[in-house]
Amino acid sequence: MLREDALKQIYPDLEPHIVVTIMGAVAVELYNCGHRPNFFYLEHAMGLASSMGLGIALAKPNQKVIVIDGDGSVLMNLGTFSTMARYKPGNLLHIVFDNESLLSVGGFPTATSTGTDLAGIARASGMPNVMEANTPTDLQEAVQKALASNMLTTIISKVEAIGPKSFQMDIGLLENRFQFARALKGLA
Ligand SMILES: Cc1ncc(C[n+]2csc(CCOP(=O)(O)OP(=O)(O)O)c2C)c(N)n1
Repeated sequence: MLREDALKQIYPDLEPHIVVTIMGAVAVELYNCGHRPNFFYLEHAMGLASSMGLGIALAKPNQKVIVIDGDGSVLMNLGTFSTMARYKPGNLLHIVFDNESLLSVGGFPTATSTGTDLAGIARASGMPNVMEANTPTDLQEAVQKALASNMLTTIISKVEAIGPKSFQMDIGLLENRFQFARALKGLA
């Protein structure tokens, strides 16, 4: 599956919620689906989108928070599964697009290309609900189920290592930061 197609399919389910993505290709792909003030593209801090999402989910228990992660990023912070599982916020959904690659910096293979099983790591870390979805329709079904369940969930989705043609985004890092902070302040 192409991550771009997967994002287009789940965009209507993401749109009203707080969304934090990792940097690079997936941020551009979500941005191209339609930017919202409640979307934050976490630049540079590889591995920490789920940590940021966890903090927001705990601080805003009335809101749904969706983190969009990558295999390379999550492999840099595997302790995130244990930490999320320790606090178990039911309003947090963690989606990992696993393209077995550091696509945004040239496509070097990651350890998932040689057998590391992120869903297995998430389960063994105590994550209460781990799903795998490898088609846009299955992903949308998993996202909708997770959002309705009010149970901390990780969804691992295998995608092709193909990114956007251009990495151009017409929103600067600081503008995104301040706009997102204002959007969060306006939410109960
Ligand atoms: C700590 C750290 N190391 C390296 C980088 C450079 N870097 C930016 S994006 C990226 C690859 C991210 O890989 P992945 O999470 O799998 O997402 P993909 O690019 O494949 O969509 C790297 C290595 C960084 N931003 N931070």
